[in-house]
Amino acid sequence: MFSRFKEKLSGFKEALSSKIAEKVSLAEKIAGKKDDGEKEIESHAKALPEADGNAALQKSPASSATLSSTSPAKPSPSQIPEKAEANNKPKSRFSFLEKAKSLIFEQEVILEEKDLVEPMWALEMALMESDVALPVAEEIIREVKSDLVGKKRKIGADTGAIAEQSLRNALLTILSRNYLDFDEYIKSKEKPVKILFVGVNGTGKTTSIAKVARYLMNQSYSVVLAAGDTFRAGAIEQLEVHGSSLGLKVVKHKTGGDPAAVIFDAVEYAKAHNKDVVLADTAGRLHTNINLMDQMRKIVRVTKPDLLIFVDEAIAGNDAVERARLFNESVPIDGSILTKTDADAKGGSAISIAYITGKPVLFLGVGQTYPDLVKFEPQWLVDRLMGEAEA
Ligand SMILES: Nc1nc2c(ncn2[C@@H]2O[C@H](COP(=O)(O)OP(=O)(O)O)[C@@H](O)[C@H]2O)c(=O)[nH]1
Ligand SMILES: [Mg+2]
Repeated sequence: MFSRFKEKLSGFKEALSSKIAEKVSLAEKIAGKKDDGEKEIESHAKALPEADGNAALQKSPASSATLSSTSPAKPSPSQIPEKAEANNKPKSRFSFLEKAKSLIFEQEVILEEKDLVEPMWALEMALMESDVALPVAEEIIREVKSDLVGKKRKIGADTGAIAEQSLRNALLTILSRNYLDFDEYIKSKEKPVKILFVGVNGTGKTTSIAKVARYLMNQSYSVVLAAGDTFRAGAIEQLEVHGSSLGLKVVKHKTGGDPAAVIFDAVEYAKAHNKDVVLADTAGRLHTNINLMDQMRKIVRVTKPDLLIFVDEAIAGNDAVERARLFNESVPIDGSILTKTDADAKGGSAISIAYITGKPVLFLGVGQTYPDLVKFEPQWLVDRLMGEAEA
């Protein structure tokens, strides 16, 4: 799942790794020159009175060890008699050479804004190629940058891990922003809870309704289905097939009937029979179809759903994100379900949709059977995007 997202990240990791390597070797080079420089400074220092105790702080044994350990080719001071001698001598407190040393200390590196130009470019490319919407990619880059710049970073054996950890944090922050716990919501809401599913054709609305019904039944809720897609031939029958597989009542009218009336009846049925949740199907509609979008607004106005859920497919990438934005502008949605994440989705829409709509992703569809529904958890998604866990 999302294997292509991880592949695309390799450019970012490589760019950051090589920048760190470059920085370390530069700092070492300066530190190498330091010994020569010290000799020069020290020859002047000899003429000066004894230096104060700060000299010892300026070159602690720990930092010397670090520098030599990151550069095995460089002989340790003890191997070079005159350098060992230099170590014991007092030095100028204002030595420019100390600056270089502050960059790497105890195998740590401090990254500056200018070091990140290339890695950030590589990250932006990777995100765009993974269908992450531009404003979201920019936000991720801001987060990663502010995480990396100015802080001491342990270099460690794997410099790519620094890149990965930073991106992981940024994704978690962005994905957690609009989080809503669906289970808690259902639990706390007055019954029956009315949930309306909308979206374009073929994205998985009806299938998701059946999956959510089963999900709720597993938590001992009673569910009624409303056959609100009165438009497409065969839509009512499709929902009835699910209803009979799951043992659920399906409230329906004739094809061509008023969807709002069907949903209204389903809610009345739920009230009369003490059912907990009404899941209402609707016809697929394109956000560009003015009449059908008007009809959707009417359905929402009349039936007043507790949750209006937008369903789209993760494989549609940026198109799904754009549709979500336009549906949300037409009638404010409460959350999304992204289906078909199992079908080679790049991951971008899953990252972007909540950010763009400002509404949470509630579930991910991960296959065609009823159990193939995963409650959205930011950590779960990040683990899969970063390739550390399989679906
Ligand atoms: N692979 C995969 N297929 C799905 C998923 N969700 C729905 N589908 C399939 O997508 C097709 C359209 O689904 P349907 O529920 O009829 O879409 P609707 O027109 O929005 O109601 C069906 O073949 C479903 O089996 C999913 O999460 N993964
Ligand atoms: Mg349908």
